[in-house]
Amino acid sequence: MVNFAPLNTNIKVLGIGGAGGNILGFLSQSNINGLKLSYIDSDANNLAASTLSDKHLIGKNVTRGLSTGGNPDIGRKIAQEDMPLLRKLIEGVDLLIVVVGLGGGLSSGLAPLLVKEAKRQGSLVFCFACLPFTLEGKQKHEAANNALLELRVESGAVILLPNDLLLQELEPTATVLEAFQAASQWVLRGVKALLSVIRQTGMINIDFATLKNVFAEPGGKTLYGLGQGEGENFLQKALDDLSLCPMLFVPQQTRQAERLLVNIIGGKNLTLGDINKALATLAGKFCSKESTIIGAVIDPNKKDYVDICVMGKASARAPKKSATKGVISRDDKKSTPKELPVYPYPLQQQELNLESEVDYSELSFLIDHNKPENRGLFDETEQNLFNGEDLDVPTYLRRGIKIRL
Ligand SMILES: Nc1nc2c(ncn2[C@@H]2O[C@H](COP(=O)(O)OP(=O)(O)OP(=O)(O)O)[C@@H](O)[C@H]2O)c(=O)[nH]1
Ligand SMILES: [Mg+2]
Repeated sequence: MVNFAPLNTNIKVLGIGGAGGNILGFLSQSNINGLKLSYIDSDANNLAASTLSDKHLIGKNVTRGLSTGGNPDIGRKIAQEDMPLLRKLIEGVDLLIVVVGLGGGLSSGLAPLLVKEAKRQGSLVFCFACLPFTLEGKQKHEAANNALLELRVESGAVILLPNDLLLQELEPTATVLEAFQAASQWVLRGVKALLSVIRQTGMINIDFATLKNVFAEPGGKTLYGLGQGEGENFLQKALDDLSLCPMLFVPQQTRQAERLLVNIIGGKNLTLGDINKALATLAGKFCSKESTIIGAVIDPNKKDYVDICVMGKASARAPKKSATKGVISRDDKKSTPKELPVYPYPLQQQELNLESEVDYSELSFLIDHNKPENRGLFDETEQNLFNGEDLDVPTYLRRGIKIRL
């Protein structure tokens, strides 16, 4: 039986600015039981076009119903002026899920101040942050990068959705709107996964307290991946799907969490062996400390089906300058899955120390606009040209192919 725990955790999704409003509009169509959606914007036209019921015009005295024109300073000013309203919107919220498009002036300026306030009042904050397309230019990227650095300091988790990567997932003829749609779908899946971690009770339980424990300490990068498999070889399909999840798109050295939280929703024929295999693979790939918290729920209405969500905080002790810094590589040979036991809940309660060695070069994988191409580790060496292509640039960047993380 899939049981839903009582809704004793107050959860709110807050969309900020144009991207936040669009994505929340998409979320609202799936009528997720008991989920509160609020949308704030300084752009009166965006608000008027939105079908969301809980929407608020902010910055009336600053922009008079217009956008910030891409200026994060104006976004910050709006946050300061409208802090009483913002405080009201997040009051008493246990889990605040912020949805933003970084690079926009409102989101980049306001979101870090809002998240700081939420943290101060005791909320756990998860941010789903879309990153601008490379072609949107240096200024947007700088604004996004700066905001991201600030957001990381204050949030429990920041999950990135680079718009470039989402476009890459689609057909070459895909439009920007289709990439936006893909981002919305990922946020929907991400939010649903988070809710199922907190609300569903099953064979092995994870609850909000566990989630808070893993993510309470702000700072550091977030590991977040989703995978789904159905039919024949459903488990392998889900693991393959997970390794293509764009939300896992973080530099190699940060794909090692000290504590890994794995939530599995399976059909009625999911076996303990399946769970064990999934855990062993994921722990081998993503966990530096063999410290895995597992939640498992059986959905009796499904068969040959599994939905896996993996999340964690990057290891503070990850090497700062690994051989793969700045370069997205395929599966690391050294991290071959090892057989690990299924750990009972609750597991080792280690304190995470994320202050000291965290590498904040969040967008190191994005194009550096000062250079012809981002060459990662090979920045200091001569270009290795073949048929006009720099072979030191990851193939996925040169050819636009999907990467398996
Ligand atoms: N995935 C996704 N990204 C979007 C969407 N709309 C905009 N973006 C991205 O988000 C970035 C920020 O845009 P907005 O959200 O419109 O900016 P804002 O926060 O409203 O700030 P200003 O309009 O500058 O005041 C853009 O540069 C786009 O890359 C959307 O609907 N979906
Ligand atoms: Mg806007």
